[in-house]
Amino acid sequence: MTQKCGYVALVGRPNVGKSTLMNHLLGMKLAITSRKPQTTRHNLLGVDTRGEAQAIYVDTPGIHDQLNRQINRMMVRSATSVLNDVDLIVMLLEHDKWTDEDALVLRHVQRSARPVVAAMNKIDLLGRREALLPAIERLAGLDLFQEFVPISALKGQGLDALREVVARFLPEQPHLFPPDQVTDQSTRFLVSEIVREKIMRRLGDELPHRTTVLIEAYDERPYITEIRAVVYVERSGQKRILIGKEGHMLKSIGQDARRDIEQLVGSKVMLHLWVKVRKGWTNDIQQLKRFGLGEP
Ligand SMILES: Nc1nc2c(ncn2[C@@H]2O[C@H](COP(=O)(O)OP(=O)(O)OP(=O)(O)O)[C@@H](O)[C@H]2O)c(=O)[nH]1
Ligand SMILES: [Mg+2]
Repeated sequence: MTQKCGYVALVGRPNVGKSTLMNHLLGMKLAITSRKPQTTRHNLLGVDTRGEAQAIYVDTPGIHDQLNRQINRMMVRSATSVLNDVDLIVMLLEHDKWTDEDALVLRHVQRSARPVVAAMNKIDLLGRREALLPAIERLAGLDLFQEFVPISALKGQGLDALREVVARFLPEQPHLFPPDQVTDQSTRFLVSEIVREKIMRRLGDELPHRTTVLIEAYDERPYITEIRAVVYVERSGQKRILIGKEGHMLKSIGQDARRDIEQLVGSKVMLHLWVKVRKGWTNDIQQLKRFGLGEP
């Protein structure tokens, strides 16, 4: 049988559930998620190989218009830059809601000449599915979307239907990745993201977008992997919050992260966390580059 393979962008406003969807499509936790908007910072590939079909999903940062900082501009650029390079765009919406940010995403998507499918996510929060119909009717009037697929990324509802729709748009060509490869990112990168996720989850209200994580040492020994990670913040007050009273906060973050990292690498992990201050790094192009954000 002929192989099919293609790139599929998952795009949408912040917090709509793109990363949750990618993880559930892959059946593993690859992308980090949180209840705070602007969690994802990089485009992240997730390869789903099923028989003859290989869908290469691209999880993207949420598209929004708060472009006051370099880091925000860089994140939005990262998301919009893939729109012309993929075979299919899956635009995520939150069930029947429509916001100004969705309209902004729509404008970017409309500029691309690629086919677009609407995934109406979080339907578990909706009493009746029929409640989606007026929204679908409105969106159908735009003459843009090829399909509307109601899903719950969190509960795994509608994902087979979405996979089927996606498979229809994959071009016939040999697979680009071996069947056991799930992403193009290094384990080190995924480890740094896990640490950042735990910070977002514990301190999302205090330090939502002020931290970044670099892995300084990664030592794989026969029975244990020893990792040193540095968390960068913008101000010394933020460092105090992150470390917490008698170091309790940083310790809890380390414990949360270690559990997930052990799952990822499949061995025991010793994780050392350090906190350093880099003044104004979120608005400094040079620092952002050093942290692997933005174009090299
Ligand atoms: N109830 C419900 N919550 C969901 C669903 N999908 C995602 N969420 C929640 O929505 C929040 C945001 O999910 P993410 O996957 O991080 O959203 P995102 O679109 O990747 O966000 P950014 O990376 O910030 O752009 C998390 O708290 C998820 O648990 C869903 O189907 N139902
Ligand atoms: Mg995300």
